[in-house]
Amino acid sequence: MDFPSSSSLLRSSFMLKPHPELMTINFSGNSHWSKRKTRGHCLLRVSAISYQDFIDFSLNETKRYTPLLPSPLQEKYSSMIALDGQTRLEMLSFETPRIRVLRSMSIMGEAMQVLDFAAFPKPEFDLPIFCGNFFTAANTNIVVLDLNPLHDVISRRDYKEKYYDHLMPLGLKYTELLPWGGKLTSESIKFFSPIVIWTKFSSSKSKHEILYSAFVEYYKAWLELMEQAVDETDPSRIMSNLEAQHRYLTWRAEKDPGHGLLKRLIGEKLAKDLLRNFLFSGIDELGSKTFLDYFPEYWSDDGTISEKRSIIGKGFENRPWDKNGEIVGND
Ligand code: BLA
Repeated sequence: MDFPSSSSLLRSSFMLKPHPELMTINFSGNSHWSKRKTRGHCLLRVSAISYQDFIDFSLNETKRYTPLLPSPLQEKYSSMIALDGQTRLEMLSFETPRIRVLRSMSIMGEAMQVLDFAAFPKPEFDLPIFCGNFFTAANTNIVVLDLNPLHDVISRRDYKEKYYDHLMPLGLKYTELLPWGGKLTSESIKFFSPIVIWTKFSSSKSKHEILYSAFVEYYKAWLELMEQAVDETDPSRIMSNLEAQHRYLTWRAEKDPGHGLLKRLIGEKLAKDLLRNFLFSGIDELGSKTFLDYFPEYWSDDGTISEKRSIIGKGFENRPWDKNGEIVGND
C-alpha cells in the first residue's frame, strides 16, 4: 500500500496563506505562554511553542559529561530561511570523543515548530542512536522519542538486555503519559526500541511539559549509557556497528516522513543536501552500500528506488511490546 507523504491538512497549513484560526491552538490555563482570546477561548499560537529549551538542556547536560567540540558541519550548516520568506531553520552540530555527530535542526514558523535532534555514536561503540523528532502544527503534534537500537532487539537478545531491560520502567512511565500514536509505516518498527515514545496529541501546556520531561529523562539515560560504554577493539564488531549505523542513516536519508515537508520548505535540491550531508551525514563515509543493497524490496521495475514510503504498508495500531519489552506484535 502506498500513501501520500503528508496530509492535506499539513500541506494547507504550510502552502496556503494561513487562516488565523489554523495558526492557533486551543489552550486553557494560566501561563507565560503567548496567548490571545478569540470567541471566549484562550488560543495558543503555534509560534509560541518553542523547542529551544530542549536544545539548551541537551547541550548543557552533554557538557557535564564530556567536552563539546565543534563539528566540521558547522561551517556549512547554521541557519536558513525557507522559501516562504519567514520560516527559519536553525542547525547546530558538535562532536565529542564518543559521539561522531551530535546535531539538531529546529524549524520555527507561524504554522509549524519542529525539532529533529540526534546523537550518533562513534563506531567503536554499539550505543543506541538518540532520536528526538517533534513536529508541531496547528492541529497536531507528531512525536518520536527513542534510543533507537543500533542492533536488532528481537534477534539480538543480548543487545536488548544490555541497553533496554533496565530502562523499561522509564519507558512505561512515559508511554502511559504519551500513548501510542496508532498505525505507522511498518518498516519503522525495526528502527524503534521497546521504550520508544510514538505519539500524537493536540497541543496543551501539560502535554508539552510532559514531552519536555520525557526528553530530559531519555537524554539523561542516553548520556549515562554513553558514559559507561566501553569502546570495542575487535575489528569485526566495529565493522558491524559501522554497517548498522550506515544502514540506519541510509534508511532515514531516503524514507524519513519529514522529507516532503522539508522539500516544500527549502526546495528539493537543498532538502536533499541537508538530508545527506547534515541530518544523516556519514552516508558517504561510513559505508559504500546503497539503499537498494540494504532494502532490496524497494527495487522498482525500472531499476530505481520505489518512491513508496512503505512496501509493507501501515501497521501496529497498538504498542507492539509488552511491559518487559518483548515484542508481541498486533499488526
Ligand atoms: C510523520 N514521523 C511521522 C511518522 C513517524 C515519524 C513514525 C508517522 C508517519 C509514518 O507512519 O511514517 C518519525 N519514523 C519517524 C522517525 C523514525 C521513523 C523519527 O522511522 C526513525 C527511524 N518530522 C520530523 C521532521 C519533520 C517531520 C524533521 O522529524 C519535518 C521537517 C514532519 N513527520 C512529519 C510530518 C509527518 C510526520 C509532516 C506526517 C507525514 C505523514 O504522515 O505523511
